[in-house]
Amino acid sequence: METWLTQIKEGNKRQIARLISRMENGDPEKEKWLDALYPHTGNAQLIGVTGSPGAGKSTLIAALIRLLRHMGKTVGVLAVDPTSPFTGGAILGDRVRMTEHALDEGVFIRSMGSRGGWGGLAQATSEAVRVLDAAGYDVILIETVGVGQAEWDIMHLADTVTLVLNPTAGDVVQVFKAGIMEIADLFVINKADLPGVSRLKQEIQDLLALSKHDAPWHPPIIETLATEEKGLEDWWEAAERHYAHLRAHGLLVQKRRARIEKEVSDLVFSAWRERFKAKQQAPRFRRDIQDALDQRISPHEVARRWLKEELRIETQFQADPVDD
Ligand SMILES: Nc1nc2c(ncn2[C@@H]2O[C@H](COP(=O)(O)OP(=O)(O)OP(=O)(O)O)[C@@H](O)[C@H]2O)c(=O)[nH]1
Ligand SMILES: [Mg+2]
Repeated sequence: METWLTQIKEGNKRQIARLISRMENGDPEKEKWLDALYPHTGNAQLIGVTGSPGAGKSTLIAALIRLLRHMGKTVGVLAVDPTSPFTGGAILGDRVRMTEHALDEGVFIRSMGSRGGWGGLAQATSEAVRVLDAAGYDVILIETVGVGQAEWDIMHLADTVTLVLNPTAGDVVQVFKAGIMEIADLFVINKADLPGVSRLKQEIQDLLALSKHDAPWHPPIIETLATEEKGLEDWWEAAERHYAHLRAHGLLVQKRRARIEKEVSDLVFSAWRERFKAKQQAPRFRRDIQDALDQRISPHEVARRWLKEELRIETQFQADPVDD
């Protein structure tokens, strides 16, 4: 085994951090590393944690880490913040409760910023997950602020998705509209010390009744008070129960298959898009666009021409007259 891979498998934090950075930066060798890592992955339990800004996701994660460490489990954390151009642990690292864990050999914490590069943030996060998985972390937690497409994609990397809500926020309808309710396996009502818990619980139940009526898994609703580390055992117990449910029904394999399929098609599509973007600079492409603008040919004809000649895709189109 190559030295770098041995170091990753030994959980060498410096090597892990370096490898993730180099992948994030689109190092030309990254394909080689990912291929070599892949046989060593598939053992970690992946838990997504999403919810509105300030819902208490990081506080919950920090408290869960402590619980998991007591249980002897090692933990990797990826905090994804697409709005931040900075990476390298700034988001979580400056928080006292997280720095406590940063010195622990069994914990690795990392922020992922908008640098996603080729393939985007979801792809970069997926690669970072692979590194942590190969490094042997038992549980990998992925934190995102639940809004856009990137976060949606990132949550699909997780085996279990936790949606964190607050009694005061009134954002249930918002997350419902964004479709986040649909991918949540567990609901955590954090800040349970604040008023409105039972109302929120009812709202969630009502919306669940609308959206997941005949699903085999009924997402539990857990109450937590992250700042006082209350309710963490309930959260973990529910996550374990969901994981067991996935395994018992063959759903874990099904999820992983879907994830691989999506990853492969995303990789192919983005490479294709890049290739076509490069072609769009060609004078001939500019001329075709001008011809379409002047109505000498239709945009569809231009597309067919480029599909066929440049991307080698034959369309079904037959050039017969319309009134034939
Ligand atoms: N009252 C109360 N406050 C809490 C609780 N959990 C977290 N907070 C506070 O809520 C604020 C936000 O907590 P974070 O853990 O940073 O929230 P977050 O969801 O990670 O925030 P972003 O990453 O910025 O989206 C902090 O001031 C926490 O101390 C709780 O259970 N009760
Ligand atoms: Mg946070």
